[in-house]
Amino acid sequence: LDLDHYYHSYGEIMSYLNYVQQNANGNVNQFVLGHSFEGRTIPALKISLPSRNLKKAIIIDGGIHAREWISPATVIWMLDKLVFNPFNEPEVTTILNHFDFYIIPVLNPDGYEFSRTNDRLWRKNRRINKDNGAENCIGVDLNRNFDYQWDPKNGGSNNPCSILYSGTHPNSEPETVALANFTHSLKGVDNGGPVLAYLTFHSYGQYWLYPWGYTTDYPVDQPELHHLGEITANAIWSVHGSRFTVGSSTNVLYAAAGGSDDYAKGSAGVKYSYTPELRDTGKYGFVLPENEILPACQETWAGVKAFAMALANV
Ligand code: 0X9
Ligand code: ZN
Repeated sequence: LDLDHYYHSYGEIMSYLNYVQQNANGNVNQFVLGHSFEGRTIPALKISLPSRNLKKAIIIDGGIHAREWISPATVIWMLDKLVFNPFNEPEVTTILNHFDFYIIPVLNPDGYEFSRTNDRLWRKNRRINKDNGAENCIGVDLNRNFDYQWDPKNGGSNNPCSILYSGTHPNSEPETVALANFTHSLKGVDNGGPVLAYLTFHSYGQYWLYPWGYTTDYPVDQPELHHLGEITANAIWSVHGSRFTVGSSTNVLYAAAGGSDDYAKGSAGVKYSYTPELRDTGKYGFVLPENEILPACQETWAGVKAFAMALANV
């Protein structure tokens, strides 16, 4: 699979994940996170080097929003580098000695496929909104559906026809439940839980966002979140000169309640929760051309490496 130059179908991604599992010397375990509304498998991979001490975990997901194709593309590209280390980067070994990774490349496979075959700018999942008598309006915005400060009137919508539809209630969507239950299941009792970081990749705008997304208030540890965000943004900049803005979602973008980032931090106890918004800043927007996949992946990978290295020294 050419990860550098092409966006791939859900089917191609599934077979690539099988390939990774089979060629990773036992350090990769594939599992089913859950199933989508239309019944597709939501795949997940755990990358874990054998070790006697319990490692903290980093969860990475992509493809919550269907049309943001650079997100799954980048997550898969980074997965490949973490597992096979094709450039022999010493940081990869260091990072894997400190952390287990849980990678979910396509959380919304139904929406992703629909955006490939029917409507390039589809954003939501593919729920048939029968409960609200709106059978003609399809889909819930998964990033408004998480069960922390859920509020359709705060950056979401009660209208099933809206692109920002929050759902009838929090966790109404199988994709939301799959991610939320998994993240919550890793929550520990001591020092904030074994999941140290959560990165949910979106596009576009070139931001490295941290909570909260539901209020202009900052979390108490905002200075730490900001500091690590700046380390990441500097590393990104050093590759191709792309500028990423670091800040809290509500303050640098807009208020939007029910996001997975707020859920991870607010409910599942994940300290370092971020929503990176990848390339670009609006020239192509969601329809980022394939010749920008490689540079986008390269810079994002530099950011994630710097982020994980900094976390390993915390
Ligand atoms: O609106 C969103 O869900 C994200 N932007 S996007 O253009 N990819 O749709 C930003 C989400 C930031 N986090 C929260 N508001 N919780
Ligand atoms: Zn998005």
